[in-house]
Amino acid sequence: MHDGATDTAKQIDGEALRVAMAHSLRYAIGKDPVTATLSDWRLALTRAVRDLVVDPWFAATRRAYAEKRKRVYYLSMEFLIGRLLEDAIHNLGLEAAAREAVAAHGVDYAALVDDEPDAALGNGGLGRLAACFLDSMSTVGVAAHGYGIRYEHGLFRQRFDQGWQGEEPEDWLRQRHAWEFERSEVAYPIGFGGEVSPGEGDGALWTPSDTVLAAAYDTPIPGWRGRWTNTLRLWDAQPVREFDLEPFNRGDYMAAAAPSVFAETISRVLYPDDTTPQGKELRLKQEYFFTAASLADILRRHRAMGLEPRSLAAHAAIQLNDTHPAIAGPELVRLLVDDHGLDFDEAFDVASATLNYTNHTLMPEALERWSTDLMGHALPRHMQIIERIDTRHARETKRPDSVRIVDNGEVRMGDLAFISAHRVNGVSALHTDLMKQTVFAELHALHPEKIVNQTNGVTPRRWLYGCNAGMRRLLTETLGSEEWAADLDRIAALAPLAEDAAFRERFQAIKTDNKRACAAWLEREHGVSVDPTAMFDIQIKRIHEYKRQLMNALETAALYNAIKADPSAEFAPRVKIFGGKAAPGYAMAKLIIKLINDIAATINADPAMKGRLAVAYPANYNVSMAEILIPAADLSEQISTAGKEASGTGNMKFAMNGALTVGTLDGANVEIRDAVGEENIFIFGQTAAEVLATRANGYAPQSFIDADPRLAQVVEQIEAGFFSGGDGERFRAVTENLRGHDWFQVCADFTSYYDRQRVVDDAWAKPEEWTRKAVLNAAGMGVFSSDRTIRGYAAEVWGVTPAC
Ligand code: 6GP
Repeated sequence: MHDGATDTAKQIDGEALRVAMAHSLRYAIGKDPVTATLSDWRLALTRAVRDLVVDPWFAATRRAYAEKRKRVYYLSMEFLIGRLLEDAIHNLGLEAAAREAVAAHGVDYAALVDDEPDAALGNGGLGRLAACFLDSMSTVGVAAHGYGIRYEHGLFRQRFDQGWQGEEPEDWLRQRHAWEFERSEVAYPIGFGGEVSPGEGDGALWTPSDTVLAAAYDTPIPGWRGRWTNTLRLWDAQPVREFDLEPFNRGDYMAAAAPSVFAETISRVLYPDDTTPQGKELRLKQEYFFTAASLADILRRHRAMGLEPRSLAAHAAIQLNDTHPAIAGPELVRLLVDDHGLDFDEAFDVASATLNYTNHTLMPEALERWSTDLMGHALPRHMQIIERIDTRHARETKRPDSVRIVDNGEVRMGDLAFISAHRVNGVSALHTDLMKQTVFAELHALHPEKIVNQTNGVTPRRWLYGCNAGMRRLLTETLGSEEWAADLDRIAALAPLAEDAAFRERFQAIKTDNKRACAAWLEREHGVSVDPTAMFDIQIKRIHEYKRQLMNALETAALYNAIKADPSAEFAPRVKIFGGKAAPGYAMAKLIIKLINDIAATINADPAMKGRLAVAYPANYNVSMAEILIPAADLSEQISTAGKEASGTGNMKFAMNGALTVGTLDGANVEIRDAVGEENIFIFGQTAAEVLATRANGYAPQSFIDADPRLAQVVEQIEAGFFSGGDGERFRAVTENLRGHDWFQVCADFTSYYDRQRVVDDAWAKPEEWTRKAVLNAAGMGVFSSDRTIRGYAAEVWGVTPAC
């Protein structure tokens, strides 16, 4: 491991950076300091920092070529990056210089950093994982490219209208995106629809009916201390022709603009609503668009190195982030057969030696299926190749009737991805086991070597070093250098200090500071005032029934009732904080948001709750909000129905920042328990096997409601409109579901959850003991660095040796 000696990042002091900023402001942004706005200054600093990234970036690229490094290509529909400026400053060790430079220009550093819009090119865990992986691939020195879509509008902005979620388009590209380099010379035509006629041998001639251009934009991703830098290449969809002159000259301006409207729609928005046929088709086109452009680029680079297409697998490993880029299998075969003259079997062997597939969920509705009609219409040549891959697989495995990619008029993308891949991985030990036993049981039996586990991780640069300055200082002082940020195993040295009262006091003081800052932010930005000495109990993630925010809300209401019933009873004072967005078309999730907001309003308006219980639900949760909430958390809620959360990554971020977890034995919670010790985590509820057994035995949620008067009271209150101004109808869909189906077994786990929360209360009452556990949680988190995860992929999936 390094200790700083070989860093390639150019060292620059505050004065030099001040001068560089002034220069960028004038010559890159074209602004006079006299009229420069905060955003202008931010862009100026961004340009100045970007300039410092360029040399290490070129150095890494040159080294990758010189050492003939095998390259990794990470194809992902989502990169939930958040802000880039501070991350780059931290990685390059420029913070002191940047602060000094910004101050010298009379600008507030925190305000400047805060001015950057989040790059929200993702929905949740899958997209954020991709962003952590970019950071880690650059830090450990895996020569890699991320490939995705340069959405004009990222994840929608959430607002609350009387507690109901409303959505507004996000517009991060309204301002200049100062990190990227436009590569107008790199553009590939991407076809859709049209006709296929037979060609030579296995080849065919595809004549698409529509074509758009995929144009490249590159963002350099510097790793720790600039030792390695990779590229994130995002594709923008552009028309082949800007507009049609003939209708324009006739005065029909709408018709003249039609080609650009069609093209630009493709990269317009992240995750179009796919409940309509048009939405489905757009989504499929987005998937094909970026996958095809990326593969064309990968093959071009491979050819440019003088290499034959058949040797691709020796020089490139392509990772498919979920099934969204699964069309890569047939597309690579198409390129190799139709453009490069390989025969089908040879081409498929190359493709399936190069591609790998990560599964991120077992939820059946998330495993993509496309109707053969849509696929045949939008991608006729691919439909032929998919049929052929299917037939070949059935023949080779001698199982013509078991697993079929094309089944019942649908193309099953999970099976296609599995069959086209060299390795298939799950994202936690439990999830990988369940993959073997459930969705991929048959395929696993046929290909027992394919499935491997790579438990997720998170980058300690953003999620500890960057977001928690107090902890950063304490760790650096305790561990002797800042290198823990690139070698998180070093954090294990905190464990013995859990027994040291003076250390605990410092650790706790940092948490208190973070909570104060968070409380001030909640007050300022969201108008909620909370007591920073109370326990901050936080659940932040997408709103989904399986994640059971509903169970948390019910427990909150039950706690409220308990305090009302016996004001002298001892409960830990709590601030319950929720954050998260619901998919715009997911009615039940949106209703749960409203319920949380109604319960919050009731509790916060009750003077008897002062200093005892408060609920905050700040709108528009995103990466930057997570960076405020996570360092301030005392308790991390990870309460999904066991067997449903593939891994979770928020769970790791919280524990790294010294929060204790209340959670089920689901996803990576299992491994977190193993890492921190059973006595330092609050596990409750049914195991994955018990959840299945409960269902198999004819689950009747009503019997659980009858058995727990605390739950019964809350359900009745909701039905009576107690939290909603007497409106007993509002949450009918919620309560009917709870009493009738309750697929995610909220009622079955409620009692165990409520009781466990009271054990949490008891632990809170012993602050020394609590902090001891918090220190041990942080100390156990080395293994959850995404650097560890990337080293695992490098060794077990990609076959590459990291450079750093
Ligand atoms: C998520 C999983 O739900 C989460 O458990 C996991 O930590 C994360 O992926 C990263 O692996 N899945 C998604 O976000 C998703 O869209 C299709 O899956």
